Amino acid sequence: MRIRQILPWMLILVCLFVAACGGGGDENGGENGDGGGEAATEIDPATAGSIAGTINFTGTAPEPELIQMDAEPTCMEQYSEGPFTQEVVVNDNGTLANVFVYVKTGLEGMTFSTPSEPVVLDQNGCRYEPHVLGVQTDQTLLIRNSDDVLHNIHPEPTNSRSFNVSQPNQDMETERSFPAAEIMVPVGCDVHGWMTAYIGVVDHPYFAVTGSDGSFELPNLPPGDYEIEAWHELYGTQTINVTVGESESATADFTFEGG
Ligand SMILES: [Cu+2]
Repeated sequence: MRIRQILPWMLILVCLFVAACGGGGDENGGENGDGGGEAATEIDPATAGSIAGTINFTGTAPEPELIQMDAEPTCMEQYSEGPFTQEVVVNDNGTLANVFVYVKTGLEGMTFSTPSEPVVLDQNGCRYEPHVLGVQTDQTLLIRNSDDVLHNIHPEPTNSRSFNVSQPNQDMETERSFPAAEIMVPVGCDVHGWMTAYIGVVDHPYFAVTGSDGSFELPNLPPGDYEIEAWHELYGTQTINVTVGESESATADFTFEGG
C-alpha cells in the first residue's frame, strides 16, 4: 500500500532531477545559447551603443621567420615570397593584426543565442586561415582542407574536450564546436609543426579580430560598463574599462609594444 503512495512522488523527483541535470549533456555547464533553452537577452536597438578602437604598435617587431615548408612542395609552390610565420604582423599603418578583442566583463546575467552560421577555419597553403579567429560557445567551427595534402587538426582546449581529426583529402570538411568559453584555444597540426592557430571562444557575440587596418568594432552593445581585453599571441593581454552610454559610440584604443 505504501509503495503505491510513494511511487508517484519518486517519479516526480526523478523527472525533476533529469530536468535539472540533463540539459542536453552540456558537461561544461555552459549557460549560453540555444542549448540551455534560455531566452536570449533582448538588446534594444534604440539604446544600443558600440565600442570601436585601434590596436597600435610601437617599437620593433621581430623579423618575420621563414617557414621551412620544403617537405610539402604543393603548398610551397603557392608562395612567391616566404612563407613567413604570422606571429607578429604589423600593418603598413603601424597597427597590429591578429589581435583578438572581446568583452571580458560587463555582460553577466545576459544570454545570447548561438549563431547558426559556422565559422570557417581553412587549411590553405599548409597554414591556417585565419591565423586567429573567434567563435561563440557551441557555434559550429567548420574545418576545411583546401590543400591536396594530409592535415591533422588538433586543437588543445583546457575548458572543453580536445579533439584530433585527420583530413587526408582535399576539400574535406569537419564540423566541431567548443561548449566552454576559453581565451585562447591553441590549434596545431600533427603533421606540420609550423601550423598554428588560436581560437577565442566566448559565450556572447562581442568579439573581433584585427585585420590589415588594425581596427575593431563591437556593435549593438547594451549601455553599460565593460572591460575590454585585447589578446596577442606574443605580446599577451591588455584590458581597458569602457562605459557605453545610450546610443553612444565609445572608443578603446590599445598600444602593444615590441622589443
Ligand atoms: Cu598540416
